[in-house]
Amino acid sequence: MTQIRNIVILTGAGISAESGIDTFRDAGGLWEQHRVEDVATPEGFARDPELVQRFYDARRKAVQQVAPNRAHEALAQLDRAWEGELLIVTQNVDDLHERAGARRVLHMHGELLSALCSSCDSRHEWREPLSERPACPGCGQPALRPDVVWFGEMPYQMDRIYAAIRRADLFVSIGTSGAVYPAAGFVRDAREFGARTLELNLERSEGSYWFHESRQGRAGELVPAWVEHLLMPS
Ligand code: BJW
Repeated sequence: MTQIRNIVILTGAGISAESGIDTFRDAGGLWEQHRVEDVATPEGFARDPELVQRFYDARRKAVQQVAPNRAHEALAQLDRAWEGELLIVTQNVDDLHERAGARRVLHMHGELLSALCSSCDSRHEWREPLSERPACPGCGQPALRPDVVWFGEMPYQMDRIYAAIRRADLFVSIGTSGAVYPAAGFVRDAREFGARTLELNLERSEGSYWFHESRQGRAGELVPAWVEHLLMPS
């Protein structure tokens, strides 16, 4: 087998499920409780900003009350130990990878604990509700929105992600349904550039077919086992 040096790990809502954060598309998930078009599109925000701000205010509050789980901790351990290139590309807007101690993390769909000013484009760390329309610390306008990527918007740092995928020897996808692009297409990009591909998910996902290997189970069990094996001296 090819020597593994460069790793890209894509994570989704499933890795935070065991911390108590709702996923989107599972039974009882966020998209059963809210219409996507209402709360996760720029058009929905333009129609009813109050509704959207309250949706994200509740999630911002909730995320500050939960803790990283064994899967986040295992990836943080891998990040500390791995001497080759490693990038954790997360679709999640929570900060649980960082709180577990991971450093090489990229939030392609933004962050709940950040606010983006629609007026001056500045970003600010934010822990409080936005529905009260606070002034932007940069320009003073009451124009702050959640710093997240909605449908129809461009995910963050795509150039950096594709550059890492091009160099990857191993691409691992954890806890994501493979329903949302461009993230759902990364496995095919990685394969095209010669990476080995592995999926760790509760069930087979929409993209399972594309992976060399797909393992089913809870992230809190599968991820520590995979990391332990990877770090085992050969
Ligand atoms: C467990 C578990 C446990 C549970 N252990 N596992 C090509 C074809 C068709 C459409 C498009 C296309 N390209 C683009 C589009 C349009 C669109 C899109 O994808 N639409 C789809 C509906 C088809 N994409 C966009 O608009 C994106 N922008 C874009 O493409 O710009 C142009 C562009 C083109 C090319 C290159 C670059 C740019 C933007 C997408 C933005 C997505 N935003 C959201 C909301 C973010 C803010 C927020 O959090 O509210 O991101 S939607 C939501 O879905 C969120 C998530 O990050 C994302 C993915 O969800 P995820 O993480 O996979 O969660 P689930 O719930 O779906 O799955 C959880 C999985 O975990 C399940 O499989 C469970 O089994 C598993 N699980 N418990 C392990 N304990």
